[in-house]
Amino acid sequence: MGAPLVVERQSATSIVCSLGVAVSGSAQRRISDSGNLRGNAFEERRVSVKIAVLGGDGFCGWPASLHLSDLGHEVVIVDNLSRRRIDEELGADSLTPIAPIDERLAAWREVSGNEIGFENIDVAQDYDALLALLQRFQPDTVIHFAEQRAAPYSMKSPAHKRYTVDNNVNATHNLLAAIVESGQDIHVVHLGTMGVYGYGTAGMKIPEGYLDVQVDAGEYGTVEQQILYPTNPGSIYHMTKVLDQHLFAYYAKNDELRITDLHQGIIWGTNTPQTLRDERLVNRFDYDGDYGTVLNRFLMQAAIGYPLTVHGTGGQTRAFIHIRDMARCIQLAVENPPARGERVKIFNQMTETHRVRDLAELIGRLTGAQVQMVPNPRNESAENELHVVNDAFLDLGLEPTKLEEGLLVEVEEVAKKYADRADRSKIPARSLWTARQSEGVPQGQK
Ligand code: NAD
Ligand code: USQ
Repeated sequence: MGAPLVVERQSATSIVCSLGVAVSGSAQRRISDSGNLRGNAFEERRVSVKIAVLGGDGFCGWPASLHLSDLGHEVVIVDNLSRRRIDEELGADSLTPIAPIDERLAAWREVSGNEIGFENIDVAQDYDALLALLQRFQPDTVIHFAEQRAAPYSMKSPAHKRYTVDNNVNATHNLLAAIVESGQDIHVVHLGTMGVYGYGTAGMKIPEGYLDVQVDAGEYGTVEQQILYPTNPGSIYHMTKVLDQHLFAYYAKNDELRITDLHQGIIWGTNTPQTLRDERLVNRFDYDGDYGTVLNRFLMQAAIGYPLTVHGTGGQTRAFIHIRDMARCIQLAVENPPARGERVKIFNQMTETHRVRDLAELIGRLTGAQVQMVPNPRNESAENELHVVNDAFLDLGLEPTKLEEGLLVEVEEVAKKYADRADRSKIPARSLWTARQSEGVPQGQK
């Protein structure tokens, strides 16, 4: 094998590679596993960068942190563990028994030999600690997962609405302001949502963030512009991601921050190659009515013999992505930052769309589970079509993990393994969007 390529750590856009030149710390490590990607520049250059993962203890942040650490990047997780406290508030644990963060990190050190750092910081409240971390760690990239991410939780009460807005908008703004104050050239990769667009398509494919428009300017003729795709959020949570979008546009324009905003669909699956390496690395599996997302909920419900809770007619069409592809997309986003002064780079991070009732029927067929139409606790369109452009990640080499029986069964098996930890009373979605809605409780269940 030839001499490993190493890198002098500068800004992520101006990384200098050279053969055999020794540099400090983890920058010398070689990227060992590029997942399912076709060749890309980072892989060939074997570049290692410093990455702070805000929200790295969560459902997406944990497997993404392990994936990036496995690639040889130097990772520090920043998390205030608020999600674990919300488990206590709701009395609804992850179906999988997640280890405390220090055990998780020790297990990763044991199985991989890689160190992941941890900082307990409330990104929304403790600006000074966040700034100090940026100054001390000097990350090339900050990945921002640290938000309250459940739409039903955000709609439970005025207090939950206010918490979600305060937490999410402040977390994002603190990060952007701290980067400017630090004077560093840090690439921000933010986890946004497909839900900023709403789920109607106006008879077209939803583009990646920006829409070409022609405005009839009367005597001045037709004016052509590119604007952010008009937003239509369906919950207070989704609304916070719309507000984030405007913060990003402003800071990219005013301060030339380099920002990538990933408009992600609904994640399904639970394990990644890294979380499978030790029981103590197991990822969260949310199944309760607030945090459980539709496909994982259906698979868990099938595993424990609970009727599949289709809200309303189940005509809602949504975008999906498997958790392993999530981690690969994060890698691709880290490796392909926008240039300084460029507008926010927006990717639609999804691989396929499905109608809710089709998913329920498919899982019912596969497992013999009963499907039940329950009242829809949400104020949302009963039926919608959804067509989405996702060329950016495909062009960068993502090979999508499509919904297929084997993978569905794999998730159901995980749910079966931990079925004795399930609390059936936590399954129905009870958070109502308005007083007109009713709880999504199947007949015969409480
Ligand atoms: P999660 O709740 O499991 O993880 C979020 C993590 O952020 C938690 O560990 C939490 O403790 C931490 N956090 C929250 N507020 C914080 C704060 N103020 N300071 C420090 N840490 C804080 O959520 P997830 O499913 O991993 O989602 C991560 C991101 O991805 C979210 O922003 C979400 O909007 C987005 N996303 C998730 C999905 C999905 O299906 N799970 C889909 C699309 C987009
Ligand atoms: N649904 C059911 N039955 C259930 C649960 C949900 O029919 O038991 C329906 C909902 O009514 C909704 C659809 O399934 O129409 C999706 O609900 P979800 O809870 O799976 O997803 P959502 O609330 O949109 O939120 C999730 C994540 C969020 C992310 C979003 C991506 O929690 O963080 O932003 O997916 S997206 O949907 O593309 O906007």
